[in-house]
Amino acid sequence: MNHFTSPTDSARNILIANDRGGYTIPTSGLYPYQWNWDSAVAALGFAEFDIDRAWTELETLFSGQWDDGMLPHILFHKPDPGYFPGPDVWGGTGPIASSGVTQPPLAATMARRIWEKDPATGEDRLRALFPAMLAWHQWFMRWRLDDQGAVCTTHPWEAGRDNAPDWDGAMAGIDASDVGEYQRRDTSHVNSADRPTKYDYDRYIKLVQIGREAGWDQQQLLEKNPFRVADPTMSFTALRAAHDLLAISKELGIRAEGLSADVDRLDAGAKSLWNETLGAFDARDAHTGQWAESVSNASYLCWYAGIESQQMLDRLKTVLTTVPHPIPSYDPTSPKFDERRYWRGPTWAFMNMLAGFGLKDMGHGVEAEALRLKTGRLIAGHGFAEYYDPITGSPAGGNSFTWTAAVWLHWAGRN
Ligand code: 9WN
Repeated sequence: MNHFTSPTDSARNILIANDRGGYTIPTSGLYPYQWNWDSAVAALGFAEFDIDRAWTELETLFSGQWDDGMLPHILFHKPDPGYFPGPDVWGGTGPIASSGVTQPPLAATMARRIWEKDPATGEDRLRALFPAMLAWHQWFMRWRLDDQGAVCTTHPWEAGRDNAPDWDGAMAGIDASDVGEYQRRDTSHVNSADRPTKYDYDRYIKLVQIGREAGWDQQQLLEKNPFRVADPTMSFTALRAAHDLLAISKELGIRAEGLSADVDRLDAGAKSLWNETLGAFDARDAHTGQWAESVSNASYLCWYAGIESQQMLDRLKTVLTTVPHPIPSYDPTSPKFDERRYWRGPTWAFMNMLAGFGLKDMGHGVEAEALRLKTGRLIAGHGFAEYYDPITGSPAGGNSFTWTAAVWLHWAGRN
């Protein structure tokens, strides 16, 4: 950011520069493709200055939906050797070259917000997208619930919080000794101390190999995939998406059988992630039943899903007053806290925005506003980074980052 460009102009310029024609890449170099939940956030940013482009972002995303309803976490629109693992490694089976896992379902929630901003322009676009969004929701209901109705992630990349301590137990159970040779590309773009380790990557790639061998057949993977963790990110975002789909169906008079019952099931599932001993929402290994014992930034998405918790609110108040740049992605009082390493400590602006939406909706306006202002100061002071050190605020990972720019435009940078 220089003295002549306002942060708002910079944020718009980032979205425009990262636009590859109908879709936005998260940042050039490090992430040269379309990512699922990044695009949903990008759409919110575009909605602040180009509502048509906002809808296009979501439409392009759903153009990669698989026949069974799965919406991939990466769409490889144009090959780019700068990213590993690419389309040849994943072997996705959809209409566009893609990965074989999904990501937390933000699209329906963001579509509703964009529609509410301009209902006249949005109604036809929303109606046209609704069946695809519903099919994705139904795919989660069919393939990703554990026995208590919590939503599972089947790959750390699927949860979108790649190296979170939430997965440490499940990752330890993966034998990656035969993963073979491969060349990482991420560490040639950014500082390796900010990224997951080789131990993590071996397991990420091993899980891709297992999925590919099964032809990404979900029935087979229920038995073959060693990694299945009921996750607060997935559970809270899927519940929120179901609430939003139900609201849209009512307002537009679209029949969507079973959605109310799905909301109840997902609500019970999300609440089942309350770990009483830890005193927080936690991840739970679906194979072993073991808690991760992890207070992450995803734990604070309960309000986003419409779930109240006084204990989480007390925790949040502490974090807001004791951590210079909240919300850290992992409990700063834990020995595993690592202020630079990706999802093991750093602050992510878009996660703050989701928590902020929830806090506001649930009547916690003071905390929502405190979080919004702190996020705004972090971005204005340290640039549009992928994520930030929660103690010093220094930027980490990629820069000129799409979702951070979108967060500024839609939420953190508003007067
Ligand atoms: C793997 C694009 C994505 C985000 C994820 C984030 C990171 C990818 C990576 O970048 O993951 O999907 O290669 O590290 O963890 O949340 O969607 O911004």
